[in-house]
Amino acid sequence: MQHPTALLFVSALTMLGTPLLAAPPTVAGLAEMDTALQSGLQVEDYVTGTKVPWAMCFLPDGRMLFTEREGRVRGVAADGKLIPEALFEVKDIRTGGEIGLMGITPHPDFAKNKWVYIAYGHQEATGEKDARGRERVKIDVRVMRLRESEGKFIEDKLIISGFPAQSNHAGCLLRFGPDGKLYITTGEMFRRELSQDMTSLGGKTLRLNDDGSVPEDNPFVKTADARPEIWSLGHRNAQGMDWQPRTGVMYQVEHGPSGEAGTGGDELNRVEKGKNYGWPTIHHKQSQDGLEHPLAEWSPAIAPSQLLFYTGDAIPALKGKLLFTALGGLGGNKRPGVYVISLDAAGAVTGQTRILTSLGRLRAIAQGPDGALYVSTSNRDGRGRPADSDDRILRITAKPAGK
Ligand SMILES: [Ca+2]
Repeated sequence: MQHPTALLFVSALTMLGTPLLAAPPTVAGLAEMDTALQSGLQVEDYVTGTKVPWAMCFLPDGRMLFTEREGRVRGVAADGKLIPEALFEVKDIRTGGEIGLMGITPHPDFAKNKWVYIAYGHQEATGEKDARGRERVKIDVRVMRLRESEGKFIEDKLIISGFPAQSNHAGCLLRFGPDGKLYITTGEMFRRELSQDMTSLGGKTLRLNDDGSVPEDNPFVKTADARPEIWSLGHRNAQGMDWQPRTGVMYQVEHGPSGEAGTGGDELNRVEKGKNYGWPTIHHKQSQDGLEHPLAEWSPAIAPSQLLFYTGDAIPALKGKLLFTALGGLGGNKRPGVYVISLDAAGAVTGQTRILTSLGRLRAIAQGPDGALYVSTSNRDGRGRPADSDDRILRITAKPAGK
């Protein structure tokens, strides 16, 4: 017979496990490697020998585009062959650390208008010198619309500029939402006060029309002293964003304040119009009225990068799951890989596992028109241990039966 104290302890745990309204974050803990799932995957090199691929996307005809941090837009033909020459090179790129050429996404009507959007660190000379005689430069992160022309891309329109920028926490992911609007994640460049500053574009999610104008139904268009581009605030450095197919709800992953406020604190958030995600007022397991706490929080750091709801048929075991890449965090307790997250109907995290744990740092993730999963390594970004063939883009499918 169990001791009464043990029974009390068990029932207390059961109560703690019951989801409550306004409960603190679901603490998911650190995911273990799923060896059964991993052994059912076929992982092939799709592209090798690239340098810090940051984001990738597919065009309607099956071509892949991806960015390299140093400022190149690269292309892969629909048959999987890497096009040797860059399709576009950013002039005046500011690159290094966590900045450079970052997000890329095609317009939903790319087949008609040939538009692709990129986000990048930009620098220009000010004509002034600092105390040591060095040229002073002005830097920002900006979004440019490119247009395809004769197999390459040319600048078409500057969509937005002036995101605060330095070498770290520069964002910056781009995606068109199910509403046809352009969403942009921005970092707070280690100036935490910017995340709650409504006059700053840093530490926010922004929402724009495809020409850079502000949609009339943005949440702060009528708020005095607030940038009308803001969709959500209180973010630190979110680099992953996607919409759940069934509900149309946006989810983001965000780097927590590891080393700045404790360890870890990496977040998965359900991001809604006009809401405040708390940084720097709350972080980790903290909660406060009026601020959104994350659905899940990871400590120590795993460094979540980009996220994707997988809807393909090429890997049945992953269908409907929320996937995100993890760079692995800093220090000796690295946990890179692809996290596989199960959500219940209310959006709470009900389980997590991890695959692709032996490839080093993983950054970009995309689903191809063939239903396969594509993931990029980031082992040449200065924080990894590159293999000879890195950086790679890997194509992942389920192993054929009997293999
Ligand atoms: Ca938060």
